[in-house]
Amino acid sequence: MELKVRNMSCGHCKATIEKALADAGYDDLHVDLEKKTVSVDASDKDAVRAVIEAKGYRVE
Ligand SMILES: [Cu+2]
Repeated sequence: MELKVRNMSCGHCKATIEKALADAGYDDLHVDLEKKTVSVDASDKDAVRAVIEAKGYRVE
């Protein structure tokens, strides 16, 4: 699935989200800073959203 993360703006944001998702067990993921999207191989969107929002980012 692909999620839009509105307030992700720099390499630090990218690294923070990548690490948070990896720590939560999602290892097949891709963060695109220009498009502000997070692609992750998962089926539970709410679970992924919770991980990202816990770091202070807003998932649309
Ligand atoms: Cu940043």
